[in-house]
Amino acid sequence: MDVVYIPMKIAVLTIFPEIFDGFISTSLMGKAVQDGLLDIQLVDIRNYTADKHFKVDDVPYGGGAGMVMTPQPVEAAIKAATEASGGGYVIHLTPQGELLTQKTLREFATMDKPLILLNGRYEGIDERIRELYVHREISIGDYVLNGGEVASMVLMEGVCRLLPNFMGNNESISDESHTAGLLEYPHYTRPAEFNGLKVPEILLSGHHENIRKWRRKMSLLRTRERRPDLFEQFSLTDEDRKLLKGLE
Ligand code: 6GU
Repeated sequence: MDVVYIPMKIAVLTIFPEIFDGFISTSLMGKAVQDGLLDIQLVDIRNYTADKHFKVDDVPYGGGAGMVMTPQPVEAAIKAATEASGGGYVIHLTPQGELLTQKTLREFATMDKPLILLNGRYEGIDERIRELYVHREISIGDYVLNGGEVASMVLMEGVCRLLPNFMGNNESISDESHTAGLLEYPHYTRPAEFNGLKVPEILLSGHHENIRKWRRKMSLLRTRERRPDLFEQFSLTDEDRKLLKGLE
């Protein structure tokens, strides 16, 4: 029997829908769409412009460099997407937004409304769109991109892999809650020796408990070394403290 899922709905509002073609049809994203876990609608904002030359931008009031996305087609696209999916939670991708974290992704993945991802280009979108329609503003980091599209892909991929029926999730989720907030331990596959570098002996031992402890210790050490900010936030277990002291 084929199982039928209720898909998570995402509408992507952009003037460059073709950027998403390969992304939503390839690998695990493609499979999630094929399997009906995700319903992604690409909405070309330009299709909603009332301008006879199909313009979607204009010069900024007050002068200055660059262009601003004009509110009319953006509003029309938001309304069309909202009506098509019966409501929606509008997320504007902008370097001025709150930083995207795993916690935010979990919130979006469990949202009971369709997500509407609004992607700006040029210098940005007219501020009145934010005031009237945007529920949330999200940035993916402290650097500047040419538009929100790549950030939208980051958000969608992050949400997709949290969906309950995404490739045998269920098992991996309890493991995740245990390690959330730590960096991963190092991974190895065959051959056992590569360019003179050997796989750590313990991984070849078949001793599952020792392997578990070694991996946990590597995760802790890596996090402390590379991301002291994360390590400080992490609640160590009694075993973690022993592993770090070299007592286990
Ligand atoms: Cl969401 N948009 C743009 N244009 N640049 C960014 C970003 C978003 N997040 C980080 N840089």
